[in-house]
Amino acid sequence: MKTQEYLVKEKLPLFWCAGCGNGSVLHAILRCFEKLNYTRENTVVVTGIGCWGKADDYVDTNTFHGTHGRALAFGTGIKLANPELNVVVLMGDGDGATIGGNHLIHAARRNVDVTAIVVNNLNYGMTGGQYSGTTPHEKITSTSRYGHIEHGFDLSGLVAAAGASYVSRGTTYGIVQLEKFIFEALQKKGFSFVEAISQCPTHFGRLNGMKKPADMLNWFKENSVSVSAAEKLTQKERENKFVVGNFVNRENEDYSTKYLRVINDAKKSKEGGK
Ligand SMILES: Cc1ncc(C[n+]2csc(CCOP(=O)(O)OP(=O)(O)O)c2C)c(N)n1
Repeated sequence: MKTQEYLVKEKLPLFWCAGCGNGSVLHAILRCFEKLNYTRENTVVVTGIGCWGKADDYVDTNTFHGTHGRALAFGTGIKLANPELNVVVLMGDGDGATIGGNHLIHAARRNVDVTAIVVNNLNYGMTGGQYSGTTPHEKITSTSRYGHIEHGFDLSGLVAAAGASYVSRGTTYGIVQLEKFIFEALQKKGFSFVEAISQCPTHFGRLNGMKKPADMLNWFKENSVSVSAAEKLTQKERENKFVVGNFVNRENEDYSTKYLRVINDAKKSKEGGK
């Protein structure tokens, strides 16, 4: 299928604000679907709730629109019930990493063979730009008017530590690199995770002196450092940077493979009368 054929044309134009990064990330994902010959039948796109959580509306594969923070629980169930499917779970930073943080770390720990793509726009976009678990220190949001007193999660670091097989972070400024990460993640057996730092000009940008979408892209450009360059920075220097690149790419047996082995062992033991 061609990239455009994965889009549900009747649902266009996209619901997202002008200048939002979601369209760029969705397009990159659909280009990867084309390259990998994903079909409608063998692919399930699973989402939770939020602006990015509406992405499944526009994708013409099998889709499942879940509840806020629970997309990975649904994705895990779908994969276990039918391990042949390509399961791609799309979540916002609030959805996937704040309310859904527990599901995220345990899906990574179990090494469930799904690809999770978190669009990290640094706030709860859909509900009015409140701070989320990834909002950077001192940034202004609708619920941190005097500067956020917390520090945001290093999401990729968290998922890597939890045991994922593949972890990369990119930005919508570096969309070609981001697409490469998505392409690699989709092909990885085991839990693969891509964090896409993306602009929310309507809420985050407007309150932080970046009124135009391009201002946010420039912010990403000027503050992105590669994984190797980041190693030479102090913790303080790294704090306000977006460390981009691949963090983890390792071979570990995935959950479905182990689970199927248990099913077979149980069947054999039953047949043997044990
Ligand atoms: C259990 C539950 N709590 C809260 C909400 C309200 N809610 C809907 S979307 C959303 C925030 C979404 O933010 P994020 O996941 O970062 O995605 P974005 O909209 O920024 O793409 C919230 C809090 C909900 N729908 N369900």
